[in-house]
Amino acid sequence: MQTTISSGLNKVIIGDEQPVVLIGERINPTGNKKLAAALLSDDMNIVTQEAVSQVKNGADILDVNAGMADVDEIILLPRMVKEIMKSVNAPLCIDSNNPEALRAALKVYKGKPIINSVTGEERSLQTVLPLVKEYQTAIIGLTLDDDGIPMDSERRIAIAGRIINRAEGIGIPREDIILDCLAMPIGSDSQAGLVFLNTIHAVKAKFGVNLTLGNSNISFGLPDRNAINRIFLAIAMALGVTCPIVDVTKIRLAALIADLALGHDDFASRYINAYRASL
Ligand code: THG
Repeated sequence: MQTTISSGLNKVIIGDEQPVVLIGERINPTGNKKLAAALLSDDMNIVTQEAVSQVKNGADILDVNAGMADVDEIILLPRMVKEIMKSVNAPLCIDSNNPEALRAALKVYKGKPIINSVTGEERSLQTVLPLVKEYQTAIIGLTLDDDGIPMDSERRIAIAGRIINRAEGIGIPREDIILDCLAMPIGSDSQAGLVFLNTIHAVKAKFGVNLTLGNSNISFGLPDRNAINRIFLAIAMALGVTCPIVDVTKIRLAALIADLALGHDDFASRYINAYRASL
């Protein structure tokens, strides 16, 4: 299954037969204190810097999140989107749980973005899916619902199925649905990694959809987070993750090596080029 994402000038194809597509995570005030401080003082320079540096380090798509206390996402998110479109050609993954902020960002975006995200919660399904349909975007579906995040794969798989049904029911093609089976910190629950991995394996087999992963979530609170993130990413890619959200400045080489191991890098040329560029 292939999902095509675009900016005004660039097209990215996500699929099982393709090299992994890396979504850069760093434009997110919750996970980037410097950015949070800059945004509060109305300074957009760091947004540009983070966009340029992530693309230089191999990001194919950029996640953009404006969610923080004391700011109006409906104003800030489209401003950030415009700022990023001026500085790089990478397509965007627009990250908000506020449908009005998503709409405001979609109004200024050029191309076909990913909306991050819809959940199995009734309110989310009813407000976000119509936007996906209207603007013909791709969508990330999170496997949680009105009862919260299930800690067993069976219920996560059931929610994945429900999100797909509801989306297809209003004419959103399955190709445009990307599932996120929710990687939670393994430092606070030793089974969180395994539940995620079992779920993606089953969701891929059952529905064939593209899969994302919030790679850095897994290592919260543990030492040497980058090492954990790299290994977890490789396992997740082996089980079907095709477009993880990552700190590309830290894990790109691991992603290339995993691609090489999975037969996605003919003549090892992408790996060799990246290695040479790193010398
Ligand atoms: N799934 C989907 N979207 C997501 C997530 C997900 N979006 C947000 C998040 N999870 C993924 N993004 C991040 C971004 C940063 C971090 C974790 C996840 C992070 N940052 C360091 C920290 O907070 O300690 C950075 C420190 C810094 O540079 O300031 O861990 O799961 N669909």
